Amino acid sequence: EDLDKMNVLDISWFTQSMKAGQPIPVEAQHRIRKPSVQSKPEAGPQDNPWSTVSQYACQRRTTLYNRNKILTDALEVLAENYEFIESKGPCLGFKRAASVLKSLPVPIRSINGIEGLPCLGPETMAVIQDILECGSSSKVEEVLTDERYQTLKIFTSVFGVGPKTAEKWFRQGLRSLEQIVSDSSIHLNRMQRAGFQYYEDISKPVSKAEAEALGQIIEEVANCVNPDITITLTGGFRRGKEFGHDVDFLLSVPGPGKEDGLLPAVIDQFRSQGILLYSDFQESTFDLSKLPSRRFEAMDHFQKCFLIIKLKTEQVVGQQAEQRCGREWRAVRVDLVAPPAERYAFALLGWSGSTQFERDLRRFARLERNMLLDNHALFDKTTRQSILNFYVSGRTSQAVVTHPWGRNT
Ligand code: DCT
Ligand code: MG
Repeated sequence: EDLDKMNVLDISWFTQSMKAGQPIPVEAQHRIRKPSVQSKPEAGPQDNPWSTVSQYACQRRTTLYNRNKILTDALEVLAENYEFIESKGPCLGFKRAASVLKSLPVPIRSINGIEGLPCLGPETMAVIQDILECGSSSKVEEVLTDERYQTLKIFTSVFGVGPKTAEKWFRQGLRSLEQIVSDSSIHLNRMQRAGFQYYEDISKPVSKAEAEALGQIIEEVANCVNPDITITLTGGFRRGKEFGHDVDFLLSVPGPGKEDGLLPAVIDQFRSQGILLYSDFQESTFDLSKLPSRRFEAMDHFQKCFLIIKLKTEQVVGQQAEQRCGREWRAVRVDLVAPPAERYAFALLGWSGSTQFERDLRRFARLERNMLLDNHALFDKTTRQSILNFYVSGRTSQAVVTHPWGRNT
């Protein structure tokens, strides 16, 4: 449950088991191995405090307390700007750098203090230096005042609007959300219409109490559909975040194929209770022969739905009966995923996030373990075996199976 336990720097469990005379399990030996890439053998920890910081997010501390927020906010602005122009390389570079700084237990005070940290390229270093020396970065300020960046930021804040659509609207000379809704030549799809309709509510962060209230509602609704169902809160809230942009849940039923038809039935229940404001159901496209996927960003193939649910104020613990424009409810974005029972472990791992953690977990598996990991499976390229977890009655057991597609991977 504790993602921090995956941290390679935290070896207290290791020293404890040594004292207790316990053998070190094989996977633990992997965990204490120093990262093979970007570590500098000539510089020991005594010379450089950061020489043990891994280039992989999945081997770093995943704390929620960011001591370098000024720097990481700046780097994330640059990453977002590159995302808007669909320049993946630099975008990822700045995101990686921000992720490294977020993992540090201390605030960075001088440029010399970060020598030896992985993933900080010359552009990143220049931005950090500017901020440390002048309080701001001209490169970042330039982006923040750029009309294109400002406009795309506003447009992409609408549910259902990605960088491509935002760019198209910008090129048409549109600059505000008011202009979009009043322009009769613009065709909005169903998702975007819902995005505009509930814009104010779904732009507002969802609190942990609201996420828990939704968990209760979904639990009750799903239990009507199938009493064997397990609901797991995932995404940012599973990582302990206090706020999120949506609430993500995994729904699981023991037994092969038992998840079939699950989400449409749950959606129907929401509808009959009058709390369904929007739903986009995606049928499962899970096909064993196409696994594992080599694309990091590829959405998984599980049955899922993207919803907007009406959450009544009275259902949220500790929330005052505050009036929102004369109503006592708010709209919340909810994602539900229903993987087959035997894929539950991988789905849970993949949906726990963060995105950077997941990306690096897959990269680590591929480059350091010769394995392929995605939301469906872990495949060992050396032994050509797939590792499957069977989740039955709240217990997880593991089995290794030789996979037919081993030859082609
Ligand atoms: N995810 C991923 N790769 C992506 C998108 C998502 O691995 N390209 C995973 C990581 C998090 C999880 O899915 C849920 O996604 P979000 O809800 O977008 O992220 P979150 O961490 O829950 O953030 P927020 O708190 O803002 O909802
Ligand atoms: Mg989320």
